[in-house]
Amino acid sequence: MSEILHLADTHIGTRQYGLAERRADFSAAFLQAVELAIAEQVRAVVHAGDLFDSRNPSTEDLRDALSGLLRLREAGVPFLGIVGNHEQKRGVQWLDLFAALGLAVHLGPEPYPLEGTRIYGLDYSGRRELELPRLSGGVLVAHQLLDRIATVSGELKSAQLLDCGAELILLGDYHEHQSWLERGVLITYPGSTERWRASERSPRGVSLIDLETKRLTRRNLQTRPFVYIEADEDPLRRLKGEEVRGAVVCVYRGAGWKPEEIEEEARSRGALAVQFLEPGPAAPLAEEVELSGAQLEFLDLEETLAQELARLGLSREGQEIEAIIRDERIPDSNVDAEVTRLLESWQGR
Ligand SMILES: [Mn+2]
Repeated sequence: MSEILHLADTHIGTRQYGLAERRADFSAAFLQAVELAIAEQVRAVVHAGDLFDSRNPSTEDLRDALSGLLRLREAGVPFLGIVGNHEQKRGVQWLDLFAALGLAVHLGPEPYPLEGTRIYGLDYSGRRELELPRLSGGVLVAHQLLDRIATVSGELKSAQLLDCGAELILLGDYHEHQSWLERGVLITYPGSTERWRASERSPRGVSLIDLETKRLTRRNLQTRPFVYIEADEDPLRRLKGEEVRGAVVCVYRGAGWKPEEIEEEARSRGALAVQFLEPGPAAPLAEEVELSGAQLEFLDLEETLAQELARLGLSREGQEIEAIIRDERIPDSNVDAEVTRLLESWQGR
């Protein structure tokens, strides 16, 4: 058996709902995955990006990541990673720092040999054309949203990824577990390890993958309970009949109910947080595979925005900067750097 543990989108440092407890939850999920890897005696942990939620993690976040990496090193399990869009810095990456400390390997175009299998990595790139190594077999690790997953993102990269010649493609970025065979190649997302959005309802987990047989086994993580109350349910009745101590209670907006009463009831029963959600599918980038009515509305919105922007008569440069600011995939904390990079690229124009 030459199994690896594939995870991604741990988003350490996510202070969800402004709560210290939620920040700790994201670290705990990462550390749980680390312990699982050690217990399963995997040959390596492969992290497909977004280890951190931001390119400026706090000292607490760094401490938590380092404690997991130190545990793996103690246990003799290599940590192989790439950089995701959330944590990407200009120049030297956090992962490079961990690599310099001997705690991680930053996968790239040079193969990392793991028991006869070559493992390659590609950091997140927002470019349409990916700079892929030419492979004959081996594993490619990348942080990309494929067209198959999000048809409205304008990203059409699965063909490019498949053309590179890898026999197994381990991805990050999409927060739901997905696995499929395309042209005989196994392509898979492990999903996030904690609920980064309340709409990530399915159990969080990691994948164990046998590099020889390509057999994939899921392992769920114990994460903070989320209690979902549907729009057609009576929220107060649900709350009275259910244990919600320490849970995040998510209530889909329904007819004729009062948020204040629901919140008070949930809090009095010890809920950690109460969230009110709009029913219907979430933003397509994070969730939806197929086009639904709501997504078509989203497309119309984008179209309307584009028309309005055209009317403003922005210069080409202005349009490009505007696109960066509006790009959901670029976290707010990275907008400055992206715009700077763009400005620098214009200096030669
Ligand atoms: Mn992510």
